[in-house]
Amino acid sequence: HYAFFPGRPKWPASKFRLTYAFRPGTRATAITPVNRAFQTWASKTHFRFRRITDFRRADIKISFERGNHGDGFPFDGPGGTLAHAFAPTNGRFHYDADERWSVSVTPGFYHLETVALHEIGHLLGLHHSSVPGAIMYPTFSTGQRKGLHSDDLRGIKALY
Ligand code: TQI
Ligand code: CA
Ligand code: ZN
Ligand code: ZN
Repeated sequence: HYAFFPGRPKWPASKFRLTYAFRPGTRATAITPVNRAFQTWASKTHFRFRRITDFRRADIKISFERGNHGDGFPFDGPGGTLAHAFAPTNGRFHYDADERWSVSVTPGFYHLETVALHEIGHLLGLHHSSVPGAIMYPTFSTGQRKGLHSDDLRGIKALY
């Protein structure tokens, strides 16, 4: 089932309203699917997410990056790593700009919204799950869409 990062890092109880921002210049088409993923998490947990424009002030900072981009976890071009996000309360969420991304489910492309659901799980403190239907299960392919699973929600309830 669900798992947490070593030491169970989490957002403090006072911080259930989190802000997020896209790095200036992020392509507009990426914003709607990420917004939807935040709303999905908000509708099923005690967290609330609000998008702001000030990238530096946001709790969660979203950007498309390629190769070595300064956080010690370089992306690897097409294939391999698709995206990464860090444990609480770091807040960084990066997509690999060298992958093929789609807004709708499309063969050969990774679904932006599904990957956002997974990475937001990491941002909130979930590690990987052993339940195949869970969004935190560590297997995902192009042309695939997934939603939140009761295991993911049980994980958040157990952590907070
Ligand atoms: N990226 C890994 C992942 O998100 C890297 C990673 C980031 C990670 N934070 C982590 C790994 C914390 C462990 C713990 O899991 S990935 C999936 C999956 C990736 C993988 O590119 O391999 C998804 C990105 F696991 F579901 F297949 C998105 Cl949905
Ligand atoms: Ca890659
Ligand atoms: Zn990064
Ligand atoms: Zn993961």
